[in-house]
Formats: sequence, structure tokens, C-alpha cells
Amino acid sequence: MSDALNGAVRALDGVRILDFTHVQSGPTCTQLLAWFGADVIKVERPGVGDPTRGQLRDLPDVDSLYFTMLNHNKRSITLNTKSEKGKAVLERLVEHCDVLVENFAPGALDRMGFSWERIQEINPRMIYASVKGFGPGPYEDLKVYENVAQCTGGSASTTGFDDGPPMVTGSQIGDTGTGLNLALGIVTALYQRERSGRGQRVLAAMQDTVLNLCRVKLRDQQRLAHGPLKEYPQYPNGTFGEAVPRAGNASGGGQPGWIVKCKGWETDPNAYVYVITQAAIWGKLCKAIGKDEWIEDPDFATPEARLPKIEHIFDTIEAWTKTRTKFDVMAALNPLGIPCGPILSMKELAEEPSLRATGTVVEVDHPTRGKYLTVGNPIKMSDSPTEVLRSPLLGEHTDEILHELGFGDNEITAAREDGAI
Ligand code: CAO
Repeated sequence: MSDALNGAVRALDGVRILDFTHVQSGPTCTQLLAWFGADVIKVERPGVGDPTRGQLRDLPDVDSLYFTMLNHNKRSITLNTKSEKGKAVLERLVEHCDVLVENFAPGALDRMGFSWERIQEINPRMIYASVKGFGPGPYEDLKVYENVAQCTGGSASTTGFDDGPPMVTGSQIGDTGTGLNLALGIVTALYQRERSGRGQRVLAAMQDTVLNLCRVKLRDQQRLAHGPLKEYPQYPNGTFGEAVPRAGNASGGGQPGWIVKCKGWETDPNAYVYVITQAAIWGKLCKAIGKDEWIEDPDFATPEARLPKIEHIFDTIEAWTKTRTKFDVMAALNPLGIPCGPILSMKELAEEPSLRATGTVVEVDHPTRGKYLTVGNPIKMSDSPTEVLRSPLLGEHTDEILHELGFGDNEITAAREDGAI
């Protein structure tokens, strides 16, 4: 914690995390725990570190944004956990910490000699939390990255347009989504440990997370047995097969919605707005777009009557939105209570002052890369302030942590000479 927090107490102060995570899913989880005050000790391979340190680099020989944006507020220790001296340090860390978080390929920790049984022997209060691609079953041994999870969890088959291939989304629902679930599992296990005195295993599988986020699509799969999905663009003219089809930009809820063009769309790829034709504001929407006659017209007056003409309705809305910028559309529709949202580019989000004010977008200074933007803690708590601190350099805290674990200078020198740290 730095001086900026003025000694404020945070929710997870005093909780020690042995962070064996890498890439995105696991690091998202431990970063959140660090923002809530946990002491997160990131264990990295000597000389190499988390592979993302070197991936997608924008500056030569500097930790990538990929790494820095996922590893704030952590300490880094280098450790070769396959060497004898490294294993001894790892054992001490297991004794010292409350939670071990890992997202290795299945079985990697067992191959290092640290099975769940062994960890319980060393520290029965240890919470052992893992991200894996799949839960128990035919795919449990597979390595998994983000898009594999999106494809196997139901997201890709339900994303995109009906006449196109399955699509992945830019949201990292498999990685960051699973990291969020794991964080919830960990704090829940910490809470249970208060009463039971015991640690436990926590597993968040990426396929499960994506399917959980696609819950409404499994809802629709079951509705299909009872007739067409009337809010889907395939209704009434297209056909439905055996599985939930891709719904383009349809809203997925009971209120029809679509993305429509705004002024400048010919040159600006993000000059669009999402408009929802919520039943409650139908009259106001008609007036706003100059179609007052639709309010009483029985062909348009009820949601049921509108559904078969929904494409025509959104074309008419679009003829109106195309004469205004997306922000003008917002300014006109918001006061009427019409749900809508501009398609905001990453550039617009990075520059948005209100997101800076809430700490959702934060500027961080880094000793080798200088200033950069990151996404701060998305969860705001009134009694646990978040301060976003830069990510650690590889092995920056090795000696400090080894001293805390009780190792003396001579032992540290010997471990270094051995290549164990
Ligand atoms: N010291 C010594 N060895 C270390 C070490 C350390 N500090 N840290 C890691 N290693 C070893 C591991 O023990 C493993 O060795 P074995 O294969 O001999 O057991 C090896 O490094 C590689 O680890 P890995 O299998 O986890 O890494 P990978 O690059 O082969 O696979 C990934 C990466 C992400 C596909 C895999 O870890 C995985 O499927 N994880 C679970 C799902 C997940 O989190 N995916 C999301 C990733 S973000 O998109």
C-alpha cells in the first residue's frame, strides 16, 4: 500500500496469496484480490517470467501492456519450482500463504510434486484455486485459450449473423470471466474457512464460465421446442433449425433492439447507436422519429403486432438516426427514457473523463515503460478503497520475500548460484 491510501483498511488486508498464475485468466483473479488488499506473491520462472511479459510488445525490452495491465499491485519472486532448492522455497510459501492460485495446464502442479494431498499436509488451511479449460470429463486434460472457451461454451455458436460463420467476441469472457468467478470462489472459501478452519479446492472451468454467461441461450434452446423464437431476426420469414441460431444484434431479452447507423457512418466505423424499442416508451419513440401515426395504428400499436415488422421499424428508426450523430441521438432519446447506447470506440473510452474520475480507467507510471492507461477495479466498495499500483519487474521482490520467509543471505546466495531463484 502507498501513502495515497492514508493507512485505510482494505477488505483483504492480511490475506496472503501464492500466485502461480500466468497469461490472462488467473492473473485477472489475483489482480482483483490485490486491489482488495491481499498480498499477492507472483511466482515466476527465473529469467523467463510470465510469458505475457514478452508478448505483443509495443516497446523493445519493456514489459508488455498485456502483462502490466493484468499484474498490478503484485510482488514478483523468481523461483525454479523444479529444482530442489526451489521446491524448498515453494514449500515455505505454501506454509506461509492462505491461498494458492494457479492456471497451469492440467496436472502441472502435481508434476512439480505439489498435489492437493501434499498441499493439505503442508497447510490444511490452504485454499487451492485453479482455472482450467474444462471441468471433469472428456476434455479435462486439454490446454485452453480464450477463444477455445468461447467456442466450446456456447458463445461462438450464438454470436454473429445468421448467414455468417460463428464469431468470437472481443470481450474476454473465457479468461477474465473465469478469473472473476475464481475470485468469488476464493473469497467464499476464505469466509467458510472462518467457521470450518479448513481450506478447500476451488475450480473455475472456462467452458462453465462461458456457458454461465450464455444462460439466456440455453433458455432459448428449450423455448425452441415450443415454437419459433419470435424476438429473433429469423422470425417470421426465416427458418429455425434444431439449435439456437445466431441472432445478429437482436437484444436477447423481451424488448426488441438493434444497432442502427448514425451520421458519419460512411467513414466512422463506430458511428452507430443501439436502440431498444421498449414497449413502455413506444409512443415517445414514434414521436421522436416523426411517426406519430404508428401510435394508434393497430399494425404497430402492440408489441405482438410490431414483431413481424421489426426490420422495417428499425429501418425507419435508422433513417432518423442517420441524420444525427450518435451523441445527438442519445441527447434526444435519453430524456424520453428510451433505452439506447452509443457504440463507443476504445479511443473514446480511453478519453472519457467520467471513467477517469471513478478509477475505471487509470493512468499508471512504470519505471521502464513510462505512463500508460489501464482498466482499474470494476468493483467499487465504500470501505475498501482501491489504489492501482504498477506491475512488478521480474523478480523485483525475490530477496524481500525470501527474507520474510526466514531465509538468510547465505541461503539466498546459494539458491541464486544454483539457478533456483
Ligand atoms: N518453475 C519451473 N517450471 C515452471 C514454472 C516455474 N516457476 N512455472 C511453470 N513451469 C512449468 C510447468 O510446471 C509446466 O511444466 P510441465 O509441462 O513439465 O508440467 C510448464 O512450465 C508449462 O506450463 P503450462 O503447461 O501451464 O504452460 P503452456 O504454455 O504449455 O500452456 C496454457 C499455457 C494457458 C494453455 C495452459 O497453462 C492452460 O491450459 N491453462 C489452463 C487454462 C487457462 O488458464 N487458460 C487461459 C490462458 S489465458 O488465455
